[in-house]
Amino acid sequence: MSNSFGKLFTVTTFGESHGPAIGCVIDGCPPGLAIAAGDFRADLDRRATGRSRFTSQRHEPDAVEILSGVFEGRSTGTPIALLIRNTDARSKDYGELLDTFRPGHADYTYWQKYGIRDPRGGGRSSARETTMRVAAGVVAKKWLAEHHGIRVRAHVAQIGGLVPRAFDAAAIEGNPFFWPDATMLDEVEAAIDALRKAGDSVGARIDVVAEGVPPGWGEPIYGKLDGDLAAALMSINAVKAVGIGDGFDVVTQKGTQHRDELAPDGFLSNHAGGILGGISSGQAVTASVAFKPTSSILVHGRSVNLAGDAVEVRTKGRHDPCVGLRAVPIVEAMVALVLIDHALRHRAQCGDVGRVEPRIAGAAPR
Ligand code: EPS
Repeated sequence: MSNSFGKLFTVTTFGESHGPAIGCVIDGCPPGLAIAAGDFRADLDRRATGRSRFTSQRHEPDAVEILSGVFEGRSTGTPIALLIRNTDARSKDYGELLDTFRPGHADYTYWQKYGIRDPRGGGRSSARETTMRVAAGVVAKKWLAEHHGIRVRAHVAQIGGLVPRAFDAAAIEGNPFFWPDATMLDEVEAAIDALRKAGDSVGARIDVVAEGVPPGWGEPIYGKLDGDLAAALMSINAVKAVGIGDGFDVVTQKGTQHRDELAPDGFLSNHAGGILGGISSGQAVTASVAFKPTSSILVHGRSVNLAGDAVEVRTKGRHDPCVGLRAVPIVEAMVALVLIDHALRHRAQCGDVGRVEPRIAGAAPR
C-alpha cells in the first residue's frame, strides 16, 4: 500500500506518531558500507522537534536502534532494519479531534479512505514519519559520498514573504532556520515569534543541490530522474510543488535564455537542473520544494464532525509555525534516496557500457 519506495534500494517505513515506535527497513543496500548508530545523530538532530523555540516542543531523543543488516559495523547486504522509540507523545492534546477534522489536514481524507483513523498526533500522516526517511537517507548519503563523491545539501530559500538578500553557504548550518543570510536572522526570528504568538503558520521554500552526480543516471521514459525526484519530494508531508532546475520560471523564459550551452570545458549555465531527457547531465542536480503552512494551528477554523454538524476546531498541542524549517534534512534525504536507487539501476543495466568520455565537465551549480 505504497509504504515502500525505490526499485533496487528500497525503503519501507512504518509506525505512527503516538505508537510505541517508528521504523524502516532498507533492502538492497550494497554490502560493506560502514554503518554505526552514531552516524544518524547529526541529520536526525537537524530534523528533530524541540531543538529550538521555533519548532514543535515535543522532545524526542530520536535514538536509532540497528536491528539487522549490519555485522561488525558493516552492511551485510541483507535488510537493514532501524527503529526509533516514541517517548514524548501527548495524546490527550488530540482528544477533541476524535470526531472532527482539522481544516487543511489529512484527518479528513484518511477517514474518507479507510473509515477509521488514529487521530493521536495525526497517526501515520504525522511529519514524525519523516524521521525514518532521514535515517534511511543517512545510509544513502554515505554510500553516494564514498562511491561517487556526491554531496546533497539544502537550505531554506523563502519563509512566507521573506527571501534571503544574500547567499552564504557557511551561514546555513549556523542558525535554526537553515537560512543563508546571517544579516537577516533577527528579521526571521521576529517573523516566526509573531506567528507563534498569533497561533498561525506560514509556508516555506527549500532549495536543494546534489553536486557530483555523474552523467547517465535516470531512465527514459517512465523512470526519469526528474520524475522520480518530483515524486519523492512530493511525497513529503505538506509539499505542494516541486520545481527542477528553474522550475516554474521556465514559463517566462525564451529558448535562448533557457538552453544550457556547451563549451569544451563545461556547460555555460544550469537552467535544466542537471537533468536532460530524464537523465543526469553531469551538472549539479537542483530542485526547489514548496511547503504549505502547517494546518494544525491555534486559530479557530470551521469544520464538521462525524455526524456532519458544523463545529469549530482549534488545534491544541505542540506544533510548528513553519514546518518547512524542519524540512531541509528531509529534502536532502529524499534526493539521496532517489540518487542511490538510480546509481544502482544504472550500474545494473549500463555498468559495462564503455563511457563515451565527454570532453566537457559539469558546470558549476547555479
Ligand atoms: C506533527 C505534530 C506534532 C509535531 C510532530 C508533527 O506532533 P505532536 O502533537 O505529537 O507533538 O511534534 O512532529 C514530530 C513529532 C516529529 O518528530 O517530527 C504533525 O501533525 O505532523
